[in-house]
Amino acid sequence: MKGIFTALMCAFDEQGNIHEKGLRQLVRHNIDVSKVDGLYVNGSTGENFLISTEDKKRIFEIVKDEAGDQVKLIAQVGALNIDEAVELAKYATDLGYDSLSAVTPFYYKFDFEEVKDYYNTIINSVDNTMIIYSIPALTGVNMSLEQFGELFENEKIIGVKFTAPDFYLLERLRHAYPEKLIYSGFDEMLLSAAVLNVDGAIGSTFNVNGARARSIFELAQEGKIEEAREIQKVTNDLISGILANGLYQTIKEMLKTQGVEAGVCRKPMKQLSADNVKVAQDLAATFLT
Ligand code: HMN
Repeated sequence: MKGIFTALMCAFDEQGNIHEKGLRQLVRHNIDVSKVDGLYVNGSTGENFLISTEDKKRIFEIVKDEAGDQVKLIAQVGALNIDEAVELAKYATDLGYDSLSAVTPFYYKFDFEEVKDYYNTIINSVDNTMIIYSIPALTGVNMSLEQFGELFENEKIIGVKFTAPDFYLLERLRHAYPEKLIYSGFDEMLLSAAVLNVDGAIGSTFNVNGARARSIFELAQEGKIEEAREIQKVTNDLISGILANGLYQTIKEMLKTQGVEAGVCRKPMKQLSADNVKVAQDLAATFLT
């Protein structure tokens, strides 16, 4: 379960329906071209919080059918409706997903006991493992070292996807829980996280930049920091271009230049203007050759 995991996009058509052929191409592109170690399915990048339970199940099904056992698969099942989270956890487990993940419950200001109960309820309902998805900037949920430790007391909770720029907490977590899996969540900070000895990374930009991400990660593990820094610099030139132009829309547009029918993003995400499409195509021409 270590290495480079793409936070998989989902292809949608203009009506917001799953574009199955495009989704299958996305899976193939990540496995065959980007050569990543695994896929993180129905995360933020998969527009998970914009789609129905039935669509989430269908995406889990299509991705597993296309990927088979070629790469590791993590199913993000977190939801504010805990019954839905449990239902999805059972569904993905039955399909053979290697691990589950769940975003910390957000919107209502849940206290830590409630967060802990959420994770234990989901994971104790299935025969599978859980990776906490911590992304405080979007959820408002900040957990301390001790609170992560309390969650980790459940042996089925095997790690955390750490999407935060707090390298002090990341170092403390790594030191305190050497047996737990820690994944870096911000692609633009991959080298800094890799230096702290994380086990892997999960990222949206790996849909188009997986090979560079692998190089950064592996070079850092080999102690070749200067070389890794060069690749992180190119990577961040690409990421800053993507972020300025519209994150998920731009990645989809770049994928189209690679022959992947990545479709459009679901409302309320807007579509790119013609000028922005051109920017995405230029980014692809510069960085994907
Ligand atoms: C997911 O849940 O889809 C991803 O794991 C999320 C991942 O951490 C990405 N975060 C968001 O999109 C909010 C990053 O890859 C991010 O897109 C990238 O670092 C650019 O900022």
